[in-house]
Amino acid sequence: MISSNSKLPKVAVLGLGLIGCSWVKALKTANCVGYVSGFDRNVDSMEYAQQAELIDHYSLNINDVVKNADLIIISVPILAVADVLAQIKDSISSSAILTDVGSVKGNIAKAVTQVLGADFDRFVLGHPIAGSERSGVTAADENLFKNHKIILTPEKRTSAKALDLVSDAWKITGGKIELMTVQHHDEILAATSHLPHLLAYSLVDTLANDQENNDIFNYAAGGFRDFTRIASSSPIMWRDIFIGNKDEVLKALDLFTADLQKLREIVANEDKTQMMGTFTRAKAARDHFTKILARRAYVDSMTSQIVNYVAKPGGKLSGEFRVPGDKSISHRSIMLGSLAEGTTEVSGFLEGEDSLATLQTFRDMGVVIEGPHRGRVTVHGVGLHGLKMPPNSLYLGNSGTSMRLLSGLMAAQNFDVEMTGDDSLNKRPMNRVADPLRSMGAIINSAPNGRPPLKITGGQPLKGIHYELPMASAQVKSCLILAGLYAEGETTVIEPAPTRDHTERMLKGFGYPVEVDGPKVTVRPGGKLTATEIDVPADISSAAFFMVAASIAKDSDITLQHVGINPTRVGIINILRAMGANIELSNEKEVGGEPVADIRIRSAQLKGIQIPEDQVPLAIDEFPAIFIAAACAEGTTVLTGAEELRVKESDRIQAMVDGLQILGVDAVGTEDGAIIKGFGAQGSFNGGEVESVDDHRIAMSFTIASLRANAPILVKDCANVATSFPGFVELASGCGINVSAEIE
Ligand code: SPQ
Repeated sequence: MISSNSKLPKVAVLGLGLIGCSWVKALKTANCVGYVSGFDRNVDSMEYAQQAELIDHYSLNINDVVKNADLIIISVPILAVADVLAQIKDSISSSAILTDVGSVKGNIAKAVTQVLGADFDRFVLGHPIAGSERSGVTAADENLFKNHKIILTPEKRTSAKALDLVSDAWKITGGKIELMTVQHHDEILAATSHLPHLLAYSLVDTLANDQENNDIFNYAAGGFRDFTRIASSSPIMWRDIFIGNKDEVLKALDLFTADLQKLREIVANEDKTQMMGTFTRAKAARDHFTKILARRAYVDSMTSQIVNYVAKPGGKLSGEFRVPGDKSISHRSIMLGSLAEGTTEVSGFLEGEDSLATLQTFRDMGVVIEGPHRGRVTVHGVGLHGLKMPPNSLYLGNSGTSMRLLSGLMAAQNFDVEMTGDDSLNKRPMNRVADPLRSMGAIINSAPNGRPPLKITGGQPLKGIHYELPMASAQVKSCLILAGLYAEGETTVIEPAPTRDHTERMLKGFGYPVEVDGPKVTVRPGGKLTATEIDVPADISSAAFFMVAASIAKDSDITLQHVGINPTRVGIINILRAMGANIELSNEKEVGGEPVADIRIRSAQLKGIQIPEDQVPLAIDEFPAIFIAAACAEGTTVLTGAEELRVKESDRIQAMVDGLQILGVDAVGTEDGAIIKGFGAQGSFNGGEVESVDDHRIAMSFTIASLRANAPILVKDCANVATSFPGFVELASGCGINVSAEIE
């Protein structure tokens, strides 16, 4: 490691511009270099650099400068690199390591081969992604690279020692090293940096040549300024870059020209839908743009920060409010809206990461989707056969529902698709959908043990099946129903116990015939979906946290508005009532085929119960919250028949039992459930630190436990709450829970 105790003895910097000088200034400031010599074609620059103590020595002879240097930094214009190498070739010491800072890597790699030979292993190609409005030696800034990406593109021939030394020298500047191939670098930079510069030069030049140019420049507003700022960059530097990266720039330019031509036609035809398609896709991409540069757009959760919840003891709940939209219904509104003919208007859409992942995948498959804006989404359906092959693999974040339902739909398309997710989703079992789909004729490959990513081969004719679900799962049922819309003959799914039936209800709402006969659901191909309006009710799974919270916190009285009370989702109400909760429903009505109601909850002393197994699928996502209720109850609560909880976003039995034990509760996990001894009216949770284990429902459950705790509870790593409940902390603290989010 380079440090002040183990300095680089001698560094030579060739080309005393902003980048080279800022780098050596950072090395000097950190006291990590013994001696710096510099060379530039401009003598004034060399004199200035020496006076400013950026370099210790300069010479008009470039060979004097590189002699005995341990690290030679070449920061000359990229087309000059070959000449510089040819000049210094014989003066480079046998152990010297060389590097460059140019914006194009392919042509530098060629120059190294030409001048130093194909086996030369001591040249590390580099490119710091940093710059400044100012240029030249006078602008040198030791902080220029702090927290900026430094791309290094080692080749096969590059020695590990050389790569380590250059990486270490960059780390001293505070830059973040990223490694990629030369080819990948040049492709990415052509698209994200070189093409925009070319367009800015071109637009300004076109407008400047326009006869009306005075007016144009006089009245040019922010848009013009934002778009064309980079046209005042150095013409020489950019000339060299366009020549150096010609092939990749031309590829990017051809792609852009073709798309621009299409956009021209769209504007000429006043095609509003296509315009919205282009603009909404572009807006979504721009909103993620820093991640796109790192090829991680839509791949990271929206916040990459570590967020912990600090929940202080005590508090009571009051007020009337609405929790965000139902996640399951939001997913399905995008899926079925996309497959419909016509325009579907959705209101109350959940703007959480899971449902947004579904929305993004349909955009990726060519569906024009406007919004979401305050829960309103407009989906311009493409019909059952209108989806297009996505440009990349579909990234589904944390969302099991997206991956499982989409599996059925994708198996029936005529294009190949790969679906992947975050670490949690990539551990969840997918054979439950892949196996029956395979028996319908689908070709699906997965990682070992049926885990994602799933690769689905397009163009496979599907045959209807008669399938008895081995587990109660709405996701598997819905997956097969969606595949059944495309399969030859009849597809019948039989469930062992009722599970949420939003897919069946919504299909009917879109005018697609679905036959439901007790546990049997049957669909046939050949129908069509007709666009409709969808009012997404508030999510009972999100309401559950407040139902438990108001029950366990003394003197609480809240009303949750417009909550979905689909009979396949009301296990939480039935179970809490059986435990003695005070819950009243009012204002019951049906919206778009889904029953809703306002739910009033007042504090009550709960008692432990044996949870009826028939309620388990109806409350499957609510058990983390129910475990908190059970801990506060008088007596023991026993849960059985809930082994499915072990394969959710986390093993929810283990996660809850571990956390409850940390908080002093007598709880044990069993294979298919748990036994929780409640502490009753006089007891309380201890304070402590619990893990969310990257599961939104675990995070929110331990937060509400604080209402009955005797000391603060710290819930670790809660950014995942954004998957299903954006705004949870604000809503919870607004109604009386003492919780705040703290960024680590
Ligand atoms: O989408 P995901 O990650 O699977 O979400 C969960 C949740 O807690 O939010 C499960 F972990 O909800 C599932 C639910 O458990 C949503 C769902 C649906 O929309 O069809 C069905 C249930 O899953 P399953 O496996 O029982 O079909």
